[in-house]
Amino acid sequence: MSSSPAALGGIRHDWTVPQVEALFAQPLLDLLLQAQRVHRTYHEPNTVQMSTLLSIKTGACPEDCAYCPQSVRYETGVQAEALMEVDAVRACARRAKDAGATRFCMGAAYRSPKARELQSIAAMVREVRALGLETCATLGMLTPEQALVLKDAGLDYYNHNLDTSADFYDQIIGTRTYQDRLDTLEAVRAAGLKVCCGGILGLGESPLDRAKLLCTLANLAEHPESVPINQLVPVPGTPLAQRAPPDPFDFVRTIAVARLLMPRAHVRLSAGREGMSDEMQALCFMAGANSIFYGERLLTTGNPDTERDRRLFERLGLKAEAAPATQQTPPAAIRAVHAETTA
Ligand code: SAM
Ligand code: DTB
Ligand code: SF4
Repeated sequence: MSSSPAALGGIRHDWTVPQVEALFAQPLLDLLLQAQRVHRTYHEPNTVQMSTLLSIKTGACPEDCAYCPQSVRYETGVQAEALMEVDAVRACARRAKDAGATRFCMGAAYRSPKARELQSIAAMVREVRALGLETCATLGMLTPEQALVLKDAGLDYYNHNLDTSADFYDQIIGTRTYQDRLDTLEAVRAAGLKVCCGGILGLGESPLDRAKLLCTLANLAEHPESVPINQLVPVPGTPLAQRAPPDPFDFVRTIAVARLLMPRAHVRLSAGREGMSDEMQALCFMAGANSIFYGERLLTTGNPDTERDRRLFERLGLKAEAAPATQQTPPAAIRAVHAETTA
């Protein structure tokens, strides 16, 4: 079969679901070895990219995503907040940079942003980029024109997850379709933005759904540059509050298969780390995860504190990935605009 270990590590967009299932079905240690080999072909070993999240607009979201504490339909205790001011966002980004993050991801509880909101967010992107951070935003669905506005502001990445397989999707989200999500991803690509797209484990999906999700991601016209693999953070009040976590080894396998299918991507060990042991996280890094969310909060839920992560990195001999060279010194044009606006 073409997914035999010898054939692994190529950039392909023609995976079949049975091939992906066969990767999952291998003995765990064989899978880990393959994933680590492919990882080292494309990435610096022992190096992890650090992204910090900020919820720039919290709660009261009209969508019905069954996992989400920010949906207006569920009583989760999340207080709705208006879109943050640009200065406050800049201050948070500065703190994230000082703590060691290289990418700053701004999340908003929108179905899709309105024109005025998008202008404010474009201003945030310019400010955050001027600090020398990579920028990412996740604002819901985008039209091609909206994606271009963000690109023009200097946005590097747009996060929009497929979340699960097309087949299982309807059991989790009723207010936007899988095709809506694929359309947004296409708009983001067409604008020249980098794509951050992944999913969630622990929604009640089957092993087949996980294989299908990864197959869909790997067969996109271009692989996403970032692939976040989230473990459901079960939040009281949401329909999925009582879901049991996935078997940790199944989670690790999913990371490994994502690494094999999308060799160049940063595979992010994303939400859910607070509930994971250091040993499980170490296996995820062995499986090819090379990015984390770093900082005490995700959007509305917790994340390991920076001290625990520093200690984990020290124990595992991991180091933080440096910012890409283009980000270390912001382009002259951006520096000039920044100097003007902050003078
Ligand atoms: N509202 C925008 C959207 O849905 O596109 C952006 C923010 S939304 C919170 C971004 C992603 O966070 C979701 O697609 C989902 O994958 C993830 N997410 C939300 N709640 C989660 C939870 N309780 N556990 C794990 N991941 C979660
Ligand atoms: C992603 O895949 N995971 C992040 C980010 N992209 C936006 C969000 C996780 C949210 C977890 C629940 C919360 O904190 O509200
Ligand atoms: Fe809204 Fe995004 Fe949460 Fe869905 S995941 S309810 S779109 S904030």
